Amino acid sequence: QEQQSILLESASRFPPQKGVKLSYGTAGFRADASVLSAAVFRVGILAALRSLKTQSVTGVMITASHNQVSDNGVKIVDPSGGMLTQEWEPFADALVNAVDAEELVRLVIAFQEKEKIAFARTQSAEILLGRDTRPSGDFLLEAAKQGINSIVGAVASDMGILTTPQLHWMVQMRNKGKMASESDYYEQLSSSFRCLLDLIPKEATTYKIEKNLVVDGANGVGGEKLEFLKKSLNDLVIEVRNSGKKDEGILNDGVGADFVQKEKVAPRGFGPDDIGTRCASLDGDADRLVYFCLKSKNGNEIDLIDGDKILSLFALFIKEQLSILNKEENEEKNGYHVTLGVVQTAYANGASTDYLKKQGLEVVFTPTGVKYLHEKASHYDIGIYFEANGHGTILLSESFTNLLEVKNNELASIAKGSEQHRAALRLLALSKLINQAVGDALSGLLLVEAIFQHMGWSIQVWMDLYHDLPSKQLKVKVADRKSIVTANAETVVIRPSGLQEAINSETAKFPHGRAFVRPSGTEDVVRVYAEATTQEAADSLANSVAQRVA
Ligand code: 16G
Ligand code: ZN
Repeated sequence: QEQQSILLESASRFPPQKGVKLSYGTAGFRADASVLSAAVFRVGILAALRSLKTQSVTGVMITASHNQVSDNGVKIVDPSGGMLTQEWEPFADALVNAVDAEELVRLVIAFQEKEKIAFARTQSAEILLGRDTRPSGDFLLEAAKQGINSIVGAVASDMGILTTPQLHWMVQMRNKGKMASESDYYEQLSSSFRCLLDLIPKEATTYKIEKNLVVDGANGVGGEKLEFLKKSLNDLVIEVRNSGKKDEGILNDGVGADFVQKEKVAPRGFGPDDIGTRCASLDGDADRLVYFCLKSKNGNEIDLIDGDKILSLFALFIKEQLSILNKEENEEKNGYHVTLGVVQTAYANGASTDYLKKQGLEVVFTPTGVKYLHEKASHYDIGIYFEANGHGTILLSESFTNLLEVKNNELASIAKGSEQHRAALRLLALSKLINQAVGDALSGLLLVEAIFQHMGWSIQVWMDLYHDLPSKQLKVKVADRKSIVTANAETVVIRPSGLQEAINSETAKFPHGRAFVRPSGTEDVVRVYAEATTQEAADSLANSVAQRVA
């Protein structure tokens, strides 16, 4: 009763915008920031309910990632540190689209009964709040706080301006009972990075590693945080551009990983002077990372190193460590077989998939969206997942990490300092460096740099692992994008009938042609992807498929 009146009173202060219908989508609710207050308030309520239900810490992140600066968005971090459980998404939609405070209260009470969630002053739910650097973040954060405070027994902890992966990491660490402050995050990253560098094989490398790296911070939170993190890194000189400082430019405007990956050009602030330098780009909330290299003297053309190629680098390194570790081991005797899996989506360049399979790796596919890839990767002892757009990470199962700890202790007493021991130590350091809650551009960047120094590679060697097939992406506006239904990890269309046959017949016209279509989860469009052996062929295939969709 007390709960109902508190809720009713506060909800009436956040009336929803008329005519705006939102959907939780692949990555939470996103829209123009001016229409989001009510949605964020309600997501605050939901995050509190999730925390009460699970008796664990949850999170609310306010960001619209790579979208333009006037947009914003909100998503919930589940107790595991990952995305909100899919079972609760329909409720998120219902709650956010409730027409008034009365309907909202009815929905909350009904859901609370269904999920058997108790409200009581003595209950304690804690919700960590984070936001990116968008100017609208301030007032939206206030709306989230008020939503949380309207649930009896829930408390909001404002963690300030953070990258999305930092907040996910904090929630995960808190629920594991570990140190979880922002400075703990930096300490864990920089110490495990240092540890990997200390374990680099002594043999002289053929190539003298360029220790300078230039990073495009998308004029967002990632640039700001990297400026701070880099101070604790010896042996790596990072120059941050588009760091978000005043006058450096606008968030995501001609900068950032999404721009670089989609347009395949250098971001603002990069030019001919950077030819030959290793460059990287983060997206607006620093959960995506791509690398690139400028190509031409008179333009902004680049060689792109996307998520697929970052994944390949990680996979090679891990495979090498596992084989060192297993060298003198008899798996049978040991009774433990390590499963290593690679997870991609249909957007992965066909050349990358071929390459990975040729390395003897197991490659599986899921639909687009972090929640699908992450789930699939968690089935392996070591699961590596990446989207071509640069979002990805590595998951190490608890049993495998425990096994590593045991092995490390064993080897420390019988073969301290051996290559085998060092391989165990490297994998342990990797498990601490990589953010196992979600893809993290800062942690990913440090792992790339550590592996780079380990391998003694030039950027050219990395680029030449395999060569991307030319590809083309298009968007098509349709009346109802949900009328397109796909299966097999979005590689085939099952509705409307006839469309897949049409795509097949277009694709058959091109050698090594591949094409698929899917409704976007974040924009009101259908996306078309095509690849073929030449750019002209890929463009032409994409165009003809787009015509069949329209
Ligand atoms: C979101 C997803 C990303 C996906 C993208 C696809 C999360 C956290 N992010 O940004 O993984 O690649 O959507 O967008 O899941 P689309 O559906 O508009 O193509
Ligand atoms: Zn992002």
